[in-house]
Amino acid sequence: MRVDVISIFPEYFAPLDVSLIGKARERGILDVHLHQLRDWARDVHRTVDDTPYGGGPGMVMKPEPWGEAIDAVLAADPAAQPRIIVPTPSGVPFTQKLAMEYAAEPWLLFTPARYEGIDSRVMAEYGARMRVDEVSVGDYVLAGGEVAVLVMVEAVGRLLPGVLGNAHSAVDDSFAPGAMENLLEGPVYTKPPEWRGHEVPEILLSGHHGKIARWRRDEALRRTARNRLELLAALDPETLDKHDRKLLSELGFPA
Ligand code: JEW
Repeated sequence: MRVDVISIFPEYFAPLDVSLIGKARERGILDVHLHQLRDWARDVHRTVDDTPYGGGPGMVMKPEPWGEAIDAVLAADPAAQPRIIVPTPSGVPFTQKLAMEYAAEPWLLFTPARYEGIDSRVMAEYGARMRVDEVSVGDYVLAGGEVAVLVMVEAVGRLLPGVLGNAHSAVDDSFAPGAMENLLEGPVYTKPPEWRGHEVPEILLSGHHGKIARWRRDEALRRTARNRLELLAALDPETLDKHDRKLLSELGFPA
């Protein structure tokens, strides 16, 4: 997969050199191209922002540098078109489902903004020719789109074939459609069996694989009920067995 990023802070993407994503790049699974937006500004000050039409606080990113920068990236392969992804707090939610969709694309172009965002005509211009997604990584306001891009590249990158070992494939992730039907994962433990007086739950040391699976499911249900009531409410009752119903009713959530 090819990933292009146009930003006034290309150095913000140093984390993509490290760890899982860094390895994927070394292996040639992920081909990342970073671009400095200011390289396409025309004036001596390399200006990329201006005051908003209609008034109001802050500055808006000018359309011309974005248009020229995006055109230059598109020219890298005139036969193909990237999926353009614009991080914004007013976009559609970035979910595991969208991460899987992006992981199936050959080419992504991220356009992280600063200030109050990008002049909307840039999205209109490219949206008429190709897919342009305005995407939010969560209901909080960042100072710019760079961190949102890091979030999305990591979530997408780990889904690419060959990035995760077979040992822990992505198919049983909490939010993978079809996985443990949208239950949160329960707690995890490793050695030693006792640490600062805290013991590992005995069942996990028992070797009873059936009982361990049941315990893990109980913990997943408990954690989902405690932390994410809306996920609990969205569970398909058909996927709940007798034991699940009993536990949930004990927790005060009648079927
Ligand atoms: C996010 C990109 C660029 C995404 C998520 N746009 C905008 C904006 C900003 C502050 C106030 C109002 C609008 C800052 N900002 C961004 C914020 C993405 C930019 C500028 C972003 N939260 N925040 N999920």
